[in-house]
Parts: sequence; structure tokens; C-alpha cells
Amino acid sequence: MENLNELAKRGALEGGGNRRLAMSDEDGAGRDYVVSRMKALGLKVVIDRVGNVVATRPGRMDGPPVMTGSHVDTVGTGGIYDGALGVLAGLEVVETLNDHDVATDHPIAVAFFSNEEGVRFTPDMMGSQVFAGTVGVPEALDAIGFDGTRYGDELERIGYAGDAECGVREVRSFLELHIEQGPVLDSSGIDIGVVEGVQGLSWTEWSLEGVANHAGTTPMEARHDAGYGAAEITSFARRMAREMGGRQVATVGVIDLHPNLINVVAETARVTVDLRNTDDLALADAETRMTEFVKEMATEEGLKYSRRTLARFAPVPFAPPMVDLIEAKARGRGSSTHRMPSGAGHDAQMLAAICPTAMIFVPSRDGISHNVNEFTEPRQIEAGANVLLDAMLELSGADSTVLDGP
Ligand code: HGY
Ligand code: MN
Ligand code: MN
Repeated sequence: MENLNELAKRGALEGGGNRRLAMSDEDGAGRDYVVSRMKALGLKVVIDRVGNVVATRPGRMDGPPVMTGSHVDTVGTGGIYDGALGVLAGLEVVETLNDHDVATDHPIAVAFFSNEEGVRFTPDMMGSQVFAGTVGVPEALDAIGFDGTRYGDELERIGYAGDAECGVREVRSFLELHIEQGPVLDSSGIDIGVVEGVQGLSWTEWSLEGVANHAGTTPMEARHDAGYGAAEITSFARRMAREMGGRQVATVGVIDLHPNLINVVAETARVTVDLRNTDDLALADAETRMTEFVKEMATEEGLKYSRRTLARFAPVPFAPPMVDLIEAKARGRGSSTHRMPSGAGHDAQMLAAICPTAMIFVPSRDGISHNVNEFTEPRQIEAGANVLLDAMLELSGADSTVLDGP
């Protein structure tokens, strides 16, 4: 809890919460704090070419580590737990092993991956994709942010342009402890979410182009109003998700109008659409419906339109034996458990491509996240960290010690 509150001072927002946009000074300060903790714990810290940081504790044997971790960057109005919890809980496991002088067969690693949130540079989970080898280093370094900056330049600026190669690291297994960020555990009073996989995600940017015109003189039937187009996309997304039902969700998070003035019919609009579903066919159907709608609406309104895919991930199942392990360790500690998919994207979904992977969820009060009021009780955090500890003890072949659960 002390480390969580210390990290939360890096990129602290007035009134609470965090803003540590990827590769910003605040992200750099957060990274510096975590790296200082890694070094204080005697870990060997390696930084790769896109700024992923992996800190390793040796085992009796060399070879691929049992890894845990998450991310340090946050959204613009983030809480203090999203990402930070998984990284710091991993360091808590290491500290506990050190305190009890526990040796493990396999090395233990704690990592944080660059740009998990994707709110400045897309796609999200960028660092973990490069780490897993599914996105190339140049593609990441050349990514241009919504603020016009280049990822690679910003990475240099904050001093995290490492030289370790990406996409080559062997990992024995990966676990990520994370807040649920949704209402399921909190509303059912369950302690631990046993995450079976991550739902599919589709991020699209629509650019609409109409004609700027005078708000007072332009007859309604003569308008080509990009602002109206943005509003139509927003309400269609909501209607479509409601009609599709199931786990379909749709969010229009960004509407940038130009010139964005009270008495000018908007000339252009940049609109982002975030669609997600556990069922990839349904997700593809939602994308098709959205595209059909925009075409029809834009034609009717006389708007030019273009579409840019910002991210697209199919649903990812976690390895059943790893999921079973999490469930067994949680129950072994007397925690109640619930098997569930993750509604949010996570670095674990990218690590799942290269090693057996699973996640541990702890409750989010009122299901709130990506909101400065994000909160999880210390006792809930302790329960999650203990499941992480017990699972990592088993996965790494630790001496059976006083640390073994009851
Ligand atoms: O959008 C997500 O689900 C993640 O927080 N990047
Ligand atoms: Mn997260
Ligand atoms: Mn997040």
C-alpha cells in the first residue's frame, strides 16, 4: 500500500487519481520510482528498445523466468490501481521471497510494459505486443500520437530507449494481478476473479468532412454538418450495442470537431469508436453494421468519410491449467472465486501468445475504473497479492517454506 501511494504521487491529479500518459514526464517519473524499487530489491533491470522494463531475480537454474507484471502508464483521468497494482504486487512477491530467503528453481521476473493504455499512441498494449513479437519495433517507434509527437522521440526524451532486443525473450509463464475495472466481483461480494480470457477489441477512428457554414443563414436542408454526423455515429453505436445484446459494448470516447465554434456548422469531425465482445463473430458483425451506417448517414448528409483502424484484437483464452491454478490458490487461502472473462484489455492477452498465462482480478468498488474514484480495499489487494504469491511459488519451484499457503 505504501508503494501504491508513493507511485500515485507521480502524475498525481488535483483531488486524486493519476495522469501518466505513455512516454510523458509523469510516466517517466512513475517508471523511475518503480525501477528504483526494483534495484532496491536486488533485481537485474533490463530495458528494451520500446521501453519495456524486465527485472529478474535469479533461480537455481538459468532459463526462462516465471514472470508477472502489468503497466505504469495510465489514462488521462486514471485511478491509482489500474496497472500499478500488478507491477507493485510483483515486487511485493519478490520482497517476500527475499525476506524469507526463499530460493526458486526458475528465475522470477517482474515487468512493466510500455503504453498499455493506448490513449496517446495507438494501439493499446503496444509494449507487450512488441515484447511478444506480434508488433515490430519500427512500427512502435514511428507511431504518431494524437498530439502529433512520435513515440520513439518521446521514449528517448524520458530516458527509456533501451537497447535490449524485443520479441526474443523466452518466458516460462506469465501472471497479471489487476483490478476488475467492472461491477461483477463488487456486486456479488466475490474476493477473486479467476480470469478465463480477454474479450475482443476493435478501435476505429472515423474522419468526417462536411462544409463549414454560418449557423444562422444556412438552411437546414443545405447543410453538410460534420457535428451532426458525429452525433449520429454516437447514438447509433449505443442503439446497436443495445440491440445486439449479449456482451456487446460500444463507446464513442473522442469527438473532435473543427472549428468547434458556437456559430459555425462543423466542417470536420474525428470520432473514435471502441467496440468489444467476447464473441469474435459478433464483434465483426458490429464492425460491419457500424461501417454500413456511417456510409449511409454520410451519403445522406453529403459528408466525405474515411476509416482508420487503431487496434483490433480477437478474444484471447488463457491456458486452462493456469486458470485452474489461480482458482486453486485463491480457494486455498479461503477466498471466494468467480470465473469470468476480462472486459478490459491487458498486457496478459499479448503474453498469452508466447507462454501459459492467466490473470487474477480483485474487486473495483462500484465497478468504477478509468476514473479518479477507482478504489479497491487493502484487504482485497492483500488477498489478490497472496494468490499471486502462492501461484508464483508453485510455478517457479520455490522451496516449500513457511510461505506455503494453509
Ligand atoms: O482499453 C483497455 O481496455 C485497456 O485499458 N487499454
Ligand atoms: Mn490496466
Ligand atoms: Mn486501463
